[in-house]
Amino acid sequence: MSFLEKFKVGLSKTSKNLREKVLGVFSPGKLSSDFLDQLEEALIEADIGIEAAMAIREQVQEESRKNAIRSEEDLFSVMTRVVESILSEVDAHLKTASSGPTVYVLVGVNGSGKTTTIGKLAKRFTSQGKSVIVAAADTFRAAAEDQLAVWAKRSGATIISHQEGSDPGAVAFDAIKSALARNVDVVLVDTAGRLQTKKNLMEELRKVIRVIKREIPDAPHEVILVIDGTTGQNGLSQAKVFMEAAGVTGICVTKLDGTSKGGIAVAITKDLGIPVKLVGVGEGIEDLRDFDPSLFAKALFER
Ligand SMILES: Nc1nc2c(ncn2[C@@H]2O[C@H](COP(=O)(O)OP(=O)(O)OP(=O)(O)O)[C@@H](O)[C@H]2O)c(=O)[nH]1
Ligand SMILES: [Mg+2]
Repeated sequence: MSFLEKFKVGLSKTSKNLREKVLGVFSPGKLSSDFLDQLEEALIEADIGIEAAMAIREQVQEESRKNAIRSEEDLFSVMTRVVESILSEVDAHLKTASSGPTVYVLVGVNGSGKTTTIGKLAKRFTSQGKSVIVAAADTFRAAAEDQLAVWAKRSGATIISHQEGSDPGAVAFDAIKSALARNVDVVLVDTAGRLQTKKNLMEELRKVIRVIKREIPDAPHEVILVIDGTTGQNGLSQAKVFMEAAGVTGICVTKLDGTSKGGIAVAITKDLGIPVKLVGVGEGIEDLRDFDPSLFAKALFER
């Protein structure tokens, strides 16, 4: 299956559910407040978040007053437009360095897909002819480095790692120094998803970022929070915590191929103003793409 097919199949369950719930109570013309309540509820169930659900409700109500919702398709096209405009309010493009190495730090709770996403990103950049260093700054988990080494090999990136239990800041430092010395184009920093305590983890992330900034003042160019799309609204509270500690600049939503409802992408953008920049739709090296607001909005509501 191509990326697009996986992406659409992933979101098709959500759109099917939404359609069934909404169309079961829809009758064209002036829409009742009962209908609007049910619409809002169905949207919240799709993980879209309360604010976005309210925004959609208001727009649908407004269009209905103008008698502009005469068919099911009118209804869904209004909803698609609102979601697309929410997602387009923020810049979804990955930033790159104007000169010197581009540095991305990937953060997120354990199992969200950080290491896998680094592998996919490394492959993307090496395929573009760029040199890539991956930094194994998850020194907490024994197998973390091995896992990253496999991705480095697959993608043709160079791995920088220290012993298990060593200082993640020192790994990041080495990676940056090495990138500067060898004119490497991209540095991707893998971080731990779990430490003894959440406080430790956040302090460690702050330190990693501080170390990078000291060597390259405008780096990291992106701090990407990786969120497992199947975690639903929990993703929103994760995002808040990481935003405070690590200054997240963009989100990667993974596992959109699975049982994810996908709506979390809208909730995070609307509630926190952080753009979704990447989406993952599988475990393979090619299963990552830049986020496309228009495609996403359509897939969420498409038949
Ligand atoms: N289906 C699917 N699986 C994914 C995707 N991204 C990652 N995974 C899987 O999710 C699991 C966890 O991925 P990792 O990359 O190890 O996650 P991590 O955030 O590095 O986890 P920790 O290192 O434990 O913090 C692995 O089995 C991956 O293959 C995705 O987009 N779709
Ligand atoms: Mg990992």
